[in-house]
Amino acid sequence: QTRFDFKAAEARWQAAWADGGTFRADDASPRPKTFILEMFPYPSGRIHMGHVRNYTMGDVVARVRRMQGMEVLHPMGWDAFGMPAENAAIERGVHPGDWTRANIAAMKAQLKGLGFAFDWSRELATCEPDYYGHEQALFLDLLAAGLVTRKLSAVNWDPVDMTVLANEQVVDGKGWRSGATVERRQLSQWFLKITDFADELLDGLGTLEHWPDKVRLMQENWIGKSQGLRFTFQLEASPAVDGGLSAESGIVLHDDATPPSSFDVFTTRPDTLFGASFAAVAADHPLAAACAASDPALAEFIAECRAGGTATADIEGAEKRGHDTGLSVIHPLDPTIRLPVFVANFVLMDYGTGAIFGCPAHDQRDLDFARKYALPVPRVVAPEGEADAPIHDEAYTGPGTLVHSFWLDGMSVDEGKRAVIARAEAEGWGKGVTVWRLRDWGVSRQRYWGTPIPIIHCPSCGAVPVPKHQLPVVLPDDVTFDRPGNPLEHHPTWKHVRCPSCDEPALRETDTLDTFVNSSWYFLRFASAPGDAPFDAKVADQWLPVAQYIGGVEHAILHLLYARFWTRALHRIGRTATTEPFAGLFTQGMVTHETYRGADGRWLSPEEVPAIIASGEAVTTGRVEKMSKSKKNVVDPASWIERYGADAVRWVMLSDSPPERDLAWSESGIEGAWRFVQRVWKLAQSTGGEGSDDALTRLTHRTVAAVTADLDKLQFNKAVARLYELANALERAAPSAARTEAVRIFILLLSPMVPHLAEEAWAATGGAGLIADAPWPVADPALLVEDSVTIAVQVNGKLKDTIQIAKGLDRDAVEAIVLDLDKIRRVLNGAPPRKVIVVPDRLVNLVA
Ligand code: ANZ
Ligand code: ZN
Repeated sequence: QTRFDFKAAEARWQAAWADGGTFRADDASPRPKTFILEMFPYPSGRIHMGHVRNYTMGDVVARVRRMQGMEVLHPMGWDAFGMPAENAAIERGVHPGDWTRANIAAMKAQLKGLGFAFDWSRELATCEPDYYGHEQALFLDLLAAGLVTRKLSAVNWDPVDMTVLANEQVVDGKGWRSGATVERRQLSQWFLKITDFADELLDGLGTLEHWPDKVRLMQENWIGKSQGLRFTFQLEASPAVDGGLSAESGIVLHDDATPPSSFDVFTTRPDTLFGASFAAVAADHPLAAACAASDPALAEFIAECRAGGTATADIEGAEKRGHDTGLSVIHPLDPTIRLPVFVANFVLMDYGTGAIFGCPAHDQRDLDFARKYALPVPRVVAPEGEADAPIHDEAYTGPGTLVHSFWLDGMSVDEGKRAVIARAEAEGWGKGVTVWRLRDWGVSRQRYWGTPIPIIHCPSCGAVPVPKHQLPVVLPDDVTFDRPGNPLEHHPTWKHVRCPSCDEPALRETDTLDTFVNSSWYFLRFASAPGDAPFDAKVADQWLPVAQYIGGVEHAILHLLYARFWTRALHRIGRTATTEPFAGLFTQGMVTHETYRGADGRWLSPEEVPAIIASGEAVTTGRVEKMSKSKKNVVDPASWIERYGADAVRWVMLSDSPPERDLAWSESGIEGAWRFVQRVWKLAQSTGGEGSDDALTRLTHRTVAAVTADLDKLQFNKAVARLYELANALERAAPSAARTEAVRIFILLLSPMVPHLAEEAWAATGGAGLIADAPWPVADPALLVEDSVTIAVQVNGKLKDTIQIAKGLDRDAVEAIVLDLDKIRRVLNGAPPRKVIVVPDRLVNLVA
């Protein structure tokens, strides 16, 4: 007996799969088709443990489906545009294209080394013109269909570097490189009209039954459908507003700075209108600007609100602050009530109408605000008997009855909402409306390493699409990164072109597309990649939707929503029959590791620890945490693959933790996997013998059924546990023909998880061909039952057959089995029995 030589086995079988085109997907295959996809990686340079876990899971699913007789599409490619490549260019002077392509080559070799069953013939990289050129064509199709618009939108502006920053380049409100306080600036940008699909995208979630509930909920919240009342507040006429005060104070109001006489607000809680104690508008609201013209302190406050980036999370987390405009509005339900009008930092300009009424008793933000500015907090909703219960630090958002609300008193919250909306509509000051949180998708990025937006700006014709026959608009290679801003903008010639429609000098758009666009349709290109079109729907629709998509939960919102939107948009313009791209979704947990610190508290990497301990310094073992460079607990899969082989690493990825949970990488874990690999190899070399072993055969079939079911549900760790159990039994069993057969089934079951070992073991036990091509084992139902009974089957009281069935089977199941027996069918000759008498666990008598 020999040890399992993983290096030789990996080389041998990887070559065999590649040479045989084993994992090529055949578009013309008559087998049922299925598409298994893992989120394609960003080519950062090396494969990390998260990739290994993700792709191992997908690989198991793909291999099982193939063995079950399906034609499997399991492709791999590269999400190859994005900022890190430009950062590498800035920091190390290497061209983004060279950097990216070198990373792809390195990572591809690593993925091949792990033995993943990818169809490499379909490999794509989004940074190549034969991908992004097709993306440009699709963009123009969407533009022609009215699904692309150009409008002003806020960006993060770094006033020192004079450049636009992505949200992730804004750290604590400051530019990552310059350290300057970031400003919000308005820029003309391209938008994809995802809001046209808000309803569809929301309703579509209902059909995605093989998605995790939490992901559907996150998408639902992101789309954010809110129903409520939009109504108009009339400003109380005041001398200040009429310009008297400003003339007196010597400040001249600009014409367009005259405050309007009214503004609209949006509320989801019209029932609480009598609980209003103030009104507030966003810093960017026209009313704020108008008031600021005569109020320098307010102008300063507005400027402060604008500083600090565009990320909503920052805005929502900030302390609630405001500035009193001195204006008042008239309460629409009672003209004797006046409410002060503030400019407030927690009111967002791009939601609803950019203005609110504040009801402190029933909204936490409003309560925080009211406490700060000493505004009243009247309660208008209360549970039974608590009409006068005071509100302290927590707003009451629960159900109840309306109180202190005059004609609304006694109504429920819902009744109150309906009543106020009805009244507003009848009196003409408001209207029931639906408001969405979802915004159109701004896709313009002021950077080089992305898909050039195929537009030419002409002084006379405006924005003109690049004619399709001129696509792809190829990125120039000769760019420099020696100054801030977009290299495409600085390029001496690239942007100077002629207008496609009037032939006069014009300027090429220098913005590129958000990289999320690249990943919004790559599955279509995987499914079909003609040279002259983005994809061929006839072919692609055979594969789509993706049966099982696997990736990180960090993509639960944007990527998945954008991909769903692109698919629906392409569907709407008749480019695909598919509406939902991913029928099944699985989000896997992270790979974590222990953390270590030296005596002085510095972080230590796992490799450093043994030497430090040997030197006599105390090492503290910290919590198991997500692998991160800052805590030095990153484990590079490459060295472990080198030491223990791809199969052992794959096995660890599937063992121990449920796949949706975090998996703690440990040395003992990989050593355990290594020992298991050797045990399997030993079993494969110890077959032979005569005779049967009923107990072992039963266990084997039960394992087949259970592992098949576990893998169907992606419960890899459960399948692993059952395979350990079977391995134990096989090691204990005496040689027999039954045991030999059991070992072969065992190897088949293992093969999707540890494919090199399985191929080697298959060959050693005399298996024909590749195990990757072998059919998946099917359990014999008769062998699945723990306790079986023999029952008599009679027709008209005469014994016709005896059968073995599970003990305690119910009447219907027994009847079904009996009616399906060959002998009985012959006797009955197609006619259903008049009566079926079942004596449980004893006999069945059919009356014909
Ligand atoms: C009065 C009120 C009373 C509100 C109450 C809530 C509770 P969703 O559910 O997310 O749609 N709001 C409206 N526009 C806003 C904006 N541009 N910026 C910040 N807040 C805004 O939230 C709708 C509620 O958020 C609205 O209902 C409004 O406050 C606030 F007891 O109106 B409500
Ligand atoms: Zn022109």
